[in-house]
Amino acid sequence: MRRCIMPGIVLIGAQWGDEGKGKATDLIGTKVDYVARFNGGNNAGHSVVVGDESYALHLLPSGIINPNLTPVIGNGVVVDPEVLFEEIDGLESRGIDCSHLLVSEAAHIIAPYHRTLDKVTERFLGKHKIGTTGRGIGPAYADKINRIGIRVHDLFNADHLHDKVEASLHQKNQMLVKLYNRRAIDVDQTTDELLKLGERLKPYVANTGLILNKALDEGKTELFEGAQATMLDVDHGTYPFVTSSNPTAGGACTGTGVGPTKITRVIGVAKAYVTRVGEGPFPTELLDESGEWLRQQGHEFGVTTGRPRRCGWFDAVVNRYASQVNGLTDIVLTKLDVLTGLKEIPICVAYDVDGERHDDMPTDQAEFAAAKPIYESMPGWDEDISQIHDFNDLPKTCQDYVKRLEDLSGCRISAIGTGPQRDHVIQIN
Ligand code: 2SA
Ligand code: GDP
Ligand code: MG
Repeated sequence: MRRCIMPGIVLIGAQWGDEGKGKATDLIGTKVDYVARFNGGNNAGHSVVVGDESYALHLLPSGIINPNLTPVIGNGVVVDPEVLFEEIDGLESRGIDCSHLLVSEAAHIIAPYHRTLDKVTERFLGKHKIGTTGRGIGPAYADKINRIGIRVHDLFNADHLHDKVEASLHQKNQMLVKLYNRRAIDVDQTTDELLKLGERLKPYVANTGLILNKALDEGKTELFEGAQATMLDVDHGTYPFVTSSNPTAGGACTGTGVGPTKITRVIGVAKAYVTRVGEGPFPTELLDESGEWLRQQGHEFGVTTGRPRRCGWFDAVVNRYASQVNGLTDIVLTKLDVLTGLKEIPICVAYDVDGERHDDMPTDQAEFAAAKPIYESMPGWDEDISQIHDFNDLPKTCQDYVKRLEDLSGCRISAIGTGPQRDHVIQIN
């Protein structure tokens, strides 16, 4: 008889990203055998702090810092090989071994022309721009859906690759020349560059879907690490102000080739307040000194682009929605320490849309853009909580704040972040 073990854990962002997924992955990573990225590319920016060392990861899974597990880049990720090598070289120069990294042969490649198109498109969109990271993510996913993408295994056959590059550049070059008044991109040169990158990539390339499934059958545990977040999901987020992939839990299956019956736990990472970068609606955004206070206290600047993050109070409508869309089993609440020192802490419990109360996420984006937060307020605390490891040792008002967020989110909070370090955490059983 085959054993029926399903130790797949998904970890996703419950808000608009930068919730502290990197740190959460690193923590859980000590108990798993594989950590796999399943969506996005180097638009992600995950910070992991270990002792005095701080690592900013963009394309590599956060688990790479842990020598005891296998890091995987799944088929759902878009891979910029130049960025991947820069990141590998940077880590290896700091003594982190990356030789055990596995990259899916079916993952799509971000070619230099995708980066060009990302920037040119944003410029031409003007006031309608998305505020992308400019890393070529959208154009690479667009090619995937249009069936003119280049996949990792295409890099190993010169003739085949030339054909693919030609097909991909045919329409783009016409657009670049006629519409954007730019020079056409050379097919031969692009093919040669990609072939060279392929040579270096080859040792890492594998049938990762097969490897991950076999490992699960053997009783190994796997963590599927989401990049970006629920509200940036191309299907479930604040479209069109979203990224071009599925950062929600379902993306873990399509982006790795592991079936949903193998997933037993879905962890949502949420900040004790909310941030967003790029354009798009954000009901609890604070455009006053409170927002600036949160930005400074929480060091809210993008890991990838250094952009200042927009800041606002905790939005329980977003969290309830994230619990539902991802089927969350538990929430890791991060950055609770950042709120220390506030007299009162507002929580958005529902929205007012043109005089009507909405307890659930409006599906119409115009309604969401018009949503005004309905707040309730909780008393704050002044004590430093960064050294506390037992929930019951937190100040009473702090415990009440966490319990209220749990009630409003409709999902258990299983851990709390009290600072950036690995040991700044409270586990709740
Ligand atoms: P893109 O580049 O096509 O994915 O941009 C589309 C939208 O998705 C948002 N987005 C992000 N939001 C938060 N954090 C992200 N990553 C970096 C980080 C942010 C940085 O983790 O620190 O360094 O600026 C991320 N990546 C994409 C983006 O702002 C657009 O709204
Ligand atoms: P990710 O994209 O979700 O991985 O998050 P980022 O790494 O972009 O941003 C989260 C930031 O918060 C990083 O600088 C982390 O080191 C930091 N961080 C994570 N958890 C905590 C926490 O509980 N408290 C504090 N103060 N910082 C945290
Ligand atoms: Mg980030």
